[in-house]
Amino acid sequence: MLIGGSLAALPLIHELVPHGQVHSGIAQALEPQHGGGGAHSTAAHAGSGHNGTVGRVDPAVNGFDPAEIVRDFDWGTTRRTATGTVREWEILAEDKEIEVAPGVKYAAWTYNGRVPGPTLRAREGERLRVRFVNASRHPHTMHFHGIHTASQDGIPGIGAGNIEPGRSTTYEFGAEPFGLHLYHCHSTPLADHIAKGLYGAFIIDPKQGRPEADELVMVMNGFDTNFDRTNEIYAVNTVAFDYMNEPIRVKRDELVRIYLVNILEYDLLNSFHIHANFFNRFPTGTSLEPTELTDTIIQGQGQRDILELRFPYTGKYMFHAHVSEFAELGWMGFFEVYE
Ligand SMILES: [Cu+2]
Repeated sequence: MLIGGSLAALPLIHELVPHGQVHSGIAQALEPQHGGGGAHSTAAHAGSGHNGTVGRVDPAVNGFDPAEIVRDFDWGTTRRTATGTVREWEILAEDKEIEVAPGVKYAAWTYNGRVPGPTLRAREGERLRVRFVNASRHPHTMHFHGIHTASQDGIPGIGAGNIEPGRSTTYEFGAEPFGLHLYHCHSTPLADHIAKGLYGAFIIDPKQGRPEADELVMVMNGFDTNFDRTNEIYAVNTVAFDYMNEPIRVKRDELVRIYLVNILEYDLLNSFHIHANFFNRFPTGTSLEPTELTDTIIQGQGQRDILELRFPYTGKYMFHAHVSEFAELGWMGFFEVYE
C-alpha cells in the first residue's frame, strides 16, 4: 500500500467502486469496517458534500502548482535565422516523488520536475529543437505528435532511440500541423512510461492566431498508486480535487479557451463535462471552425480537443469527468466566474 501520511485526509478516496479489489483495498486501509467494495457515500463523510479531500497538497512539496500549470505555456526561446524562426527548449527527465492527493505519494518520472511536463507552445511553420537530457535512472525518449521524419519520432530503435540515463539528444522538426498535440515518452513498457508522468501538451498556434481568450490547459491524467494497472487517483493536471479547493477563476462573458488533453492510461475512455454551460468543440484543434456545441465530450487515450466557451453568469460551476468513478476519485473541479 503506497498510501503514506495521514489516511484520514482522504475521506473520498475510499468510497468506491466496482473497479476491482483495488479500491476496496484502499477502503480497508482507510476504514476497515467498510470492507470490500461497499459504495458508502463518502461525500457525506467528507462533511462538505462535494469537496473530495481535507486540506490541499502543498504546491511547495511538489515544486509545481496546478493553479499555475493551468495557465502556464512554455514558449521556449527563439532566434531568427536566414530560413525563419528556430524555437528551442531544454527538457530534463528525472525521477521524483510527487503528492497526487493529500497524503498520497507517487514515485513519478517527470519532464522538468513536473507532471504534466511543460506545455510546449510554438507557431505553425517554425523550426523546433528540443534538447532532451535524461537524468532519470531509466531509459526514456520524447515522442512528439505532429508531422516529422522517422528519425525524430522518439521511439526505441530508430534515430537516437532510447536515451540512456546520463545521455542526451536533440529532436528537431517543423511545427506542423497547427492544433493541440502532445508529447510523451515512448520507451517500453509504454503504458508504464506514460503513466509514471512522462507527458505534456504540445500546442502549435495557427499562423493567423486564434481570437483573444483566457487560455487554460487541462491534461486529464491518473495514477496507479499500487501497481495493479488500474488507477486509484484521477485528476486534471495531477492533483486530485485541487480545483475544488482552488477554483479556476474566470471573468464573466470573457472567451475561455481550454486545451484539453487525455493522457490517461489503463482506462480506455475519459470525459469532460461542464455544468450550466455549453462549449464549442474543435477536435484536435486542427480547424478554426467548431464541429459541435455541447456540454460533454469523450476522449480516448491520447485524444485532444480545444473547447471554447463564455460564462454568462457569475458563480461557481463544476466541471468533471462524466465517468462518475473518475470524478469521485479526484477528477472534478470548479470554475469561479467573477464580474
Ligand atoms: Cu520513459
